[in-house]
Amino acid sequence: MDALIPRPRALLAPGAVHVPGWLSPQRGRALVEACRGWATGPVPMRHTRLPRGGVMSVQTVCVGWHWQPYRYTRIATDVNGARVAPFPDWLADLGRAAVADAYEDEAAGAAYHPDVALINFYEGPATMGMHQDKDERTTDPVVSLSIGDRCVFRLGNTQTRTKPYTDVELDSGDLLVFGGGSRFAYHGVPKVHPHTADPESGLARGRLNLTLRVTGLPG
Ligand SMILES: O=C(O)CCC(=O)C(=O)O
Repeated sequence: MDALIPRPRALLAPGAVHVPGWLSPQRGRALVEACRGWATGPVPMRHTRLPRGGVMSVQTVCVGWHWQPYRYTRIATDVNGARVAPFPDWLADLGRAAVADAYEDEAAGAAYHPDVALINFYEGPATMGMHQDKDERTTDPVVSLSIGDRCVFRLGNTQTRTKPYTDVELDSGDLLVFGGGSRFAYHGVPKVHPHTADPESGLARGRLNLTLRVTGLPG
């Protein structure tokens, strides 16, 4: 067996920190289990329809707030009219720990109060085009957790969908936090490497990504 080479923590751009292997396999499996539950409802995981008629190749389920292009609501009027699942305290705690560890700043972690998670499942040829996360009313960082198949994550600039960008491989258990100067950077997932997931991750196939965010919305 090849020796495992530890991957170093890396500052990808101002405010964008990659922490490889941040989630323990046990915690990753617990997250997968929670996501399996949310995927069944009250608002089931689905391919989001875009206003111009396209359909996203990833499947998405939300917690806390329901995202539909390009706003957050509590009721999933575009899916089944159900109220979105509540955002659990343990997930907010996980987000705070992620920010504290990525920024090596306990105060930044303590000040982080995520109220929404977008959970994307990549299967087969699913990818995500370059976009900005800008439906939130705050500038708090986005916490991204990856489980399952390895992917190429593209972190771009705040001006255009095109170069300059940095490609980084996100593996199962990796944490990426993007805030500060990178909070509104275009980003996407141009490639997922199929069948690279370790069964220990809890996912037999595909890639799961959770992004935690602070909407700044009332109530
Ligand atoms: O899957 C990823 O790593 C990125 C997800 C993403 O960009 C998003 O949910 O806005």
